[in-house]
Order: sequence, then C-alpha cells, then structure tokens
Amino acid sequence: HAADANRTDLMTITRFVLNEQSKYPESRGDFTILLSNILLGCKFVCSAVNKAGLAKLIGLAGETNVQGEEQKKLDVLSNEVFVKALTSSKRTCLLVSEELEEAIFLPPTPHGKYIVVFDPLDGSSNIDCGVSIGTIFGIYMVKDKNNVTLDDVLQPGNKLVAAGYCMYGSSCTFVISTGSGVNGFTLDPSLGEFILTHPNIKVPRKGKIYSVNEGNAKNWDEPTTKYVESCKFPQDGSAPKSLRYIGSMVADIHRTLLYGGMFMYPADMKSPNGKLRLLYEVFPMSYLMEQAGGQAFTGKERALDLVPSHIHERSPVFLGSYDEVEHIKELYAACKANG
Ligand code: P6P
Repeated sequence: HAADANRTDLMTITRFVLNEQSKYPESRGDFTILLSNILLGCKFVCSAVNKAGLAKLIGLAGETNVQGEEQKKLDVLSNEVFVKALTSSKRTCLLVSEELEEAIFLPPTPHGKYIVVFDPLDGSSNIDCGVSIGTIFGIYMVKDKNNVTLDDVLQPGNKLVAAGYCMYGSSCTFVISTGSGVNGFTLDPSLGEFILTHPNIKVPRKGKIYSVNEGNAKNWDEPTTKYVESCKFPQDGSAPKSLRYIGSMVADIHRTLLYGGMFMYPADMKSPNGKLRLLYEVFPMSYLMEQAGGQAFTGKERALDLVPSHIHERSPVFLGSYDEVEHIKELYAACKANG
C-alpha cells in the first residue's frame, strides 16, 4: 500500500538536513546541532502562541496570572527561549535579536562558529486577533571564532549560509534554505517532528497578487506609485491584481513564496529607509526568495548586496516573483534616467 509506505517513510527535517550536510565530508554536524536547537525554540514558541488566546482568557500570558505574577509578553518570552536555545547549542558566538538593543557576544567556553540574527516573534502585535505570526532567522559564519567582533555580523545578506522562518498559524510551518533551494516542513504535534511537506519551493515567475500597506500611499515615491497603479489599472489589457496584505511579514512572505506576486515595504517620505529591519527581516526573506527563483530589490540595488552599518538598520524592500521585481526595477531605472 503506497499510502502506508509513504506514511512510514517520514522525511523529518533532521534526516533532511543530515542528508544535505552529508554532501560536505568536512561537516562535523555543527549545523545540524544548531538547527535542532532553533527547532526546539520554534516548538516552544508554537506551543506558547497557540495557548496565548486561551491564556489571555484565563489571565495567564501577557496578563497577571492566577498567582498574581506578571506573565512575560510573548515576544519577550520568545526572545528568551531562542537566546537560551542558541547559547546552549554551544555552536554560536554572536547573536542579534530584534528584541535586544545590543548584540550578544557568547563567551568562548566553548562557543561555535555560527552567528544568528533573528526576530523571535515578528508581527507579535497581531497575536490578540489570531493572525499568523512568526520567527525569522539568518545564519552567518564567523571569520575567526577566537576574535569575534561586531563586523562579523555587519555582513551583506549574500554572505548568509542559511535563512528561514517558522510561521505560527493554522499549522506550524518551518521554511528553510541552506543555499541549495527552499524546503518547507510542517510540525506533526503528535510526533513533535517537522515533516517535509513543501519540497523544493519555487516562487511562480509572475503573480496575480500585490501586497503593500496602501495606507502609506500619500508618501510613496513615483516608481512605487506607478507600480501600484499598474497593478490596479494594467495598461496591457491583463486583469488587475488582487491586494492581499496581512500586516504580518512571515504570513505575507509565505503566501508570496507559494502563490507568487509582489510583497513590498517601500521607502516613503516619512521613513526614507522603510520600516523593515535589514539583518533579521529583509535579508532572510530576500535570501529565501532568491533561492526560490524570485528577486529582492531595495529600490536602489539587490537587497542581499547591502552592507549593514548597524545591527537594527532598516531598508525598503520589494520582493517576490522574478518578473514583478523586474518591473519595479525598470520603473526605478526610468525614474533615475529622467532625473
Ligand atoms: P505596517 C509587523 O509589525 C511588521 O514588522 C511586519 O511583520 C509587517 O510586514 C510590517 O511590520 C507591517 O507594518 O506599517 O504595514 O503595519
């Protein structure tokens, strides 16, 4: 029975990554150990997020609980979980979190060769209304683990060795790339294992969806305005695009990866660098989009080529289907040519 055979031949993420890593004979399993700690953090956060609504009802998460203790807000709790998981992996030497003003330099007792940048719970303002939220991460290698400096994390996104996200929604979906394509895994809570459900994700070359906060339209620049106009009133006789904007980056990106289209958080007069953070939002999602056959552009250059000047730097971003990003690049080039 093929179905039974499939059911027993479960491709767990650990097996999948071990297969991938076996291509590198020198690999000593450090990455697999790091990843298993990231996954542990995701399972914990998934469980806490799923209880958040209920906990709020009975006064636990984010409120004072029955013992009258102030419960940690979920994003603070998530940050602590990932810092502890990454530290105890003994495979990291430097951490940057959206929740922490300063980077964490781990003492060499021993520490590892990996640098992890992460947003422990992106979109957490959406928790109370039950919208999907997520953890976003990127992984760099340190040059010399006996001499770790902040420059080791102020690297362009094109130096990432891996990136991914975990979306806490109707199911817990983990999407990752280690540089040879993008694969998606879904948590089977009865096994506590992430199972391969979306092998070799490729973003459609064109898309019928655009995703942007139209509330910022008054402040957009000319290329952005023209691009959105072309989505609503196409001049080539094609059908207008649909607008889908969840306001939670992991959810908007996951849809864009699977269905295609354009996700954008452009610069505007109010915020010339846009809103999204370069290291742990723009770079990881741009890395995934390129690995899936799409593109990521800042309005000036390829997003992954940007060199951060500080760990919480922001950047505008247009990312998604190859042809959609090509269109916005042409509009910016034309605008530049016309001065
Ligand atoms: P706006 C959530 O706060 C977030 O960081 C991303 O997850 C999301 O894409 C963006 O901000 C939404 O921002 O300004 O449209 O509400």
